[in-house]
Amino acid sequence: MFPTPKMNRRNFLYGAGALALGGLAGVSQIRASAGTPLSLRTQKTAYAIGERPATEGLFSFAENAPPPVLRLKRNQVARIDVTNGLEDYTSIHWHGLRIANAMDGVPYLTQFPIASEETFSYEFTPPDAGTFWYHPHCNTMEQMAYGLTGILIVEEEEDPGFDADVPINLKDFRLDDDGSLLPYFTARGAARGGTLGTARTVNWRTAPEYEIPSGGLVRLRIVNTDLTRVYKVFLPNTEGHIIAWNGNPLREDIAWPTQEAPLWLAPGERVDIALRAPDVADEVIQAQTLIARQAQPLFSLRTTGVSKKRDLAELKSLSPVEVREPDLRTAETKDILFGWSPEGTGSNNGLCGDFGYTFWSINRNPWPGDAVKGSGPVVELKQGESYILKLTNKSPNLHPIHLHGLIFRPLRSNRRVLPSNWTDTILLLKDEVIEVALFADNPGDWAFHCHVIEHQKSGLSGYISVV
Ligand SMILES: [Cu+2]
Repeated sequence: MFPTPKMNRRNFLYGAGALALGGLAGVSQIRASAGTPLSLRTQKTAYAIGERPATEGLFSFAENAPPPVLRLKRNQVARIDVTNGLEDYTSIHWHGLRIANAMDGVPYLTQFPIASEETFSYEFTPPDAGTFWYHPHCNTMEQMAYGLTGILIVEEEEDPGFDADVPINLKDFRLDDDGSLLPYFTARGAARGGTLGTARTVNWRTAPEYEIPSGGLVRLRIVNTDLTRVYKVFLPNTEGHIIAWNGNPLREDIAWPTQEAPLWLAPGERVDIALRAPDVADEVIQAQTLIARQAQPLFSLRTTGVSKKRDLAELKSLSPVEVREPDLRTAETKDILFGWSPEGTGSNNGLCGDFGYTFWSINRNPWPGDAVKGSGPVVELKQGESYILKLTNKSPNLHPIHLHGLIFRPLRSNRRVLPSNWTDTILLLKDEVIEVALFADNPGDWAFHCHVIEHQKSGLSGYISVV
């Protein structure tokens, strides 16, 4: 039986003792540990996106501000009490963290949904340092669309030596010019590539500028928390390199992105970049993305102060992920197909919302719904064994496939050369087949779904059991 939420009628933003770390231009950063539990409250928020009047009816974990950046320490127990200040049910998932199944935040699979004004205490020990994020997994479409997506940083035990750390939360909102909310999904989008937002934001702002120390070493943590958009990121005329992908330090190098070959960052994905800032003050580095093949600004970094005269070679390298290497000689291969389904009437998600449509399937089964008992796993894996998952996209649309609780690494693709770096999310291109390897070390029922949320909520969802 999974843990159930408790009633709690206290109204607060952060728990006593939670450390406010100061802002990054409007985004607070707070630290949690077992000694200083953190309290998050889902709540309605008004916020002006871009030049529009304030939008009423957005959701956040902070009062009239974007969700805070959470900071945890690797291998230290953290407790986060989530109180649901919304009318509808919720649950919170910690994307990319390899923690105990009961703390994974998936409704019906790992916990009962959190009712209005109830509190659920999440307690876990993050085993990996890196860049992760958090978001609801119940009424996911509406709650993420309206703003409930935040960055979660697990700090290294030994500081790598950066002068600045800049979390970047990429997310679109679907707003009209007057700031009013547009429908958060469309059946047309759900059946195809997904519905794009109309207001592109970085930390809920339009093309913000952040100050960085001249000549300093800067860690950029770019997180795509959007429901649909694949960003194609590059930083022209900048000295730097990629140090981690989807939370994990690299096993194999990823080429520095350019306008011709930008870094594709799909929904759910993250990249950590080490930059060396120019020596002169008031120099500007601009991060850009391609939209319809045109370069568009994402955010800028402006140098300030006297040069710190740092060198990228001074950074301590990140310690490799502690995960057992899969044994490819004994690994059993499991075939998993992602494709359309005959259009159906939707799924039974119980208290967690559904569209009333089914368009997608895994292994030809559209997900019957979070609340359907006995629907069975996509595949069952034995704890302590190695596996190859052969992921086949039988559709022309892009699907960033996310597995909870475990990490895997790509072995090969029929379409491109993929560096074999550990990840929790992998983007499947049109008609692509990617084989990934994993060692099944974390027992439980682990959600396994597309991170284009309209696909997830119209059938492209399931779970993998490790028993
Ligand atoms: Cu998809």
